[in-house]
Amino acid sequence: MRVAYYILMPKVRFASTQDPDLFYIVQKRIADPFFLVDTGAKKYVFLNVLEIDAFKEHNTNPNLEAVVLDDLIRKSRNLQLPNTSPLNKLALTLFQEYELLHKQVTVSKHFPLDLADFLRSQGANLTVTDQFMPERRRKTSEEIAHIREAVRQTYTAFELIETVLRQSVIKGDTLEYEGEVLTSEYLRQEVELHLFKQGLESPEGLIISCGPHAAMPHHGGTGPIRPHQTIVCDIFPRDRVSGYFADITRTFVKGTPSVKAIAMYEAVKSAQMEATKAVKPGIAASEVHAVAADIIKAAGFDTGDKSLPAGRQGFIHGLGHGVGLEVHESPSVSPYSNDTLEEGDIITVEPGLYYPEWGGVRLEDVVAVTLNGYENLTNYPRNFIIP
Ligand SMILES: [Mn+2]
Repeated sequence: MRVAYYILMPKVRFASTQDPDLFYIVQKRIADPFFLVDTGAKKYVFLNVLEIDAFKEHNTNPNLEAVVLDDLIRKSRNLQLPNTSPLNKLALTLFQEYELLHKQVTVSKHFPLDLADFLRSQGANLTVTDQFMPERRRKTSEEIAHIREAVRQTYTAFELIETVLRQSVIKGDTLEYEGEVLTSEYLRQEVELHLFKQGLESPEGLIISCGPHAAMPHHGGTGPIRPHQTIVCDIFPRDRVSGYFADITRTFVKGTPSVKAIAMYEAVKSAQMEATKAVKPGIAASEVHAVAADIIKAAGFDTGDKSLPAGRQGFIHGLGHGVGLEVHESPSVSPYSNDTLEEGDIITVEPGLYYPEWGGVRLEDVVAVTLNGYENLTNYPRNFIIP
């Protein structure tokens, strides 16, 4: 009896589908926050008149039921609680009607604090969980197909970048493309427009950076693209229909790279290849990171650990991360990760090297953990030098 109680511990959420857990459940964009109650056996979403009919037309999940909010709202107005917001009253009514008060209820760490404070003051027993929908980590074949498709479409953005670089002409320390100075901003906009037409969007932006900017892993890039310097292109768009992300990075040089940049590129490339080969179910994610770090260290570069004062140069980030409805999600592939890779995980493998004086190099593929090992979902060439 006790066991069953814990298995059926209800979960409550209040968010819009900007929240990937809620999008995962309702499979439709809903802009305003709404309540979700998951009893374990069944999920209920509470929607107002603006949403409910469109949702019902769309929903095919028999375990997901939409409840119109009107009755609850009417009841909540009768609560004799002065100085309490309509939303708090509605939440309390919902907890009363669905017998959630005094029961242990799981909420996510994103549950609004004011709502939690109020519900607790009324007797609610809320427990916060870091993993509200842990099942989201292990991808189904349908989800893998969505990611594969987003990855495939992302290749075309790299084809566009390579074409622009190839057609650019070196003029001193700038590149001229169609009579204008080629900039990070221009290339980013062209890529965004292109991806949009392919059915993708870049809600988290994208990176096309060169020179010292490329040595800062998350610098988006500004100003002219320079010849003979590394250009880090990290593109992580989302399919506008499925909601799944791709995440690919390639590094290019227009012109002649320095000897140092070539050595960095070779080290990162072999780190990526060997770390990818190490991917399999049951391996500690930190161990996959270590495969890459060992190769980079053996090539004479820093790995951002103890040896460095601030750990600001060398291989200074984790090898990768899960990809799905979020561009960065579980599992984490870093030296500090406690995660073990499992079949159905989709991760990035993205070693990088960063030195302010030499620039940055990063290569990133999306890799699926399969029953027997891995499948690299990314099959895009690694062209370094663009003539
Ligand atoms: Mn990434």
